[in-house]
Amino acid sequence: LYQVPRPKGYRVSWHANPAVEAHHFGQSHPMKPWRLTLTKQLVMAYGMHHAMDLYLARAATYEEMAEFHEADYLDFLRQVMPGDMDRAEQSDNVVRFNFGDDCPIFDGLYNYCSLYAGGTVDAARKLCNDQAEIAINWSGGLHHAKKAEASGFCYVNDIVLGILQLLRHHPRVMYIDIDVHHGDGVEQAFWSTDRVLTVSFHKYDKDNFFPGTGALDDTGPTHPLNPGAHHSINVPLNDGIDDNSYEALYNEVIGACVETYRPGAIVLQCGADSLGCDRLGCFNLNVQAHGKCVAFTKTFGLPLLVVGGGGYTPRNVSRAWAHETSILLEADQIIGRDIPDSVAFRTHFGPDYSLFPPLSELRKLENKNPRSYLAGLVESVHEQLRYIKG
Ligand code: ZLM
Ligand code: CA
Ligand code: ZN
Repeated sequence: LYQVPRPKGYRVSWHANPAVEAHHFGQSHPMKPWRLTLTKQLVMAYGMHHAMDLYLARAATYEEMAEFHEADYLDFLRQVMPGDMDRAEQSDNVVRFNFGDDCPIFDGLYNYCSLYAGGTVDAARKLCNDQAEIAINWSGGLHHAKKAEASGFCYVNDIVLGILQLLRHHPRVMYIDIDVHHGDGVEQAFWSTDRVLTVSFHKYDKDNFFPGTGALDDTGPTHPLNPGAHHSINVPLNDGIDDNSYEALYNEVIGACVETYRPGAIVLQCGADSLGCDRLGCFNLNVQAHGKCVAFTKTFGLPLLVVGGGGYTPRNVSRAWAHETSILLEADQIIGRDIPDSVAFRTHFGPDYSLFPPLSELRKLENKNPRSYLAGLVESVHEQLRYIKG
């Protein structure tokens, strides 16, 4: 019934490994890898798999992950077992590497991490080898992981690994992060270089929202000898931002950044916890508005690496990422808005059975981002861009 044609003039590659989806963070942990199963079911029911090159992601090797992560940390990650959380001889490392409720030690943890990281490294290499213009890994986007520390449901920073690959071919790479949380791990990894410009939009409340960094004036260490000074752009937001405000803000900020910095490639983290009705998020975006960020980013015609990230209401995460896949294929008009009859787990998408439920109306949220506040953010980004040359 549905078969999406290949887009004209460019290639899209899809990187995934179904083994990722089988991992469990534990009872009632908000991160649910099976949201990826739901996403893939939608993508296939719409026939979008015919329009892309599909690759089974391989596991990133230890050496590939060691391009960013410390050996001590990877060694620990490789050998821990469920139960080590309570084992005395492991407790120093559990604390040192920040394992706990947010970052539990579950069955197959190393396998899970190396597979999602392998997908992003593969995707970046496809772009570098001119085998694709757009590469997608919805299982990646785990932006909080540090060199030697797990953080916020993230263990291996696949985004950093992907950007390191792109830097082999491109003098400048721009990173954009629309997850509701601050992309602190990626920002920190490239703090001392002017070859990566990071831009994160996020809820910011220093003491009450994770990770508590990403204030407007956190622009990278401003030591006069640090080439990376000013190359972290942060767009801190309050609860309830709506479609129109976010879209206008995104287009102004990203438009100005691309124009000034002139990157050779873009990495876009599409965390879906910025949607309305997210279990952890506090923004009020509908699926269409989230998708417009992807559509706008695509208009620059630059090599584009697209990854997932947060997103804690699986039915909406899968709607957003399926819709965004269709945008990347220029097929959003073709597939329409109805959830196909053939989709597995169709009951998850009731009662409306639409890709675009009225998320912004389902949970009443006041927009605590007045126009004057948003105008100030844009003004401040323009000021910061005066320090940056492409
Ligand atoms: N406690 N279980 C976003 C990462 C957000 C830090 C407060 C842990 C949770 C959360 C875990 C079942 C991305 C914090 C939270 C409870 C210290 C966060 C396990 C509920 C549960 O029910 C839960 C036992 C858990 C964790 C809620 N954690 C909500 N928010 C954040 C991390 C990751 O979307 O950006 C990218 C993938 N952590 O607020 C605490 C301060 C630990
Ligand atoms: Ca963000
Ligand atoms: Zn998040």
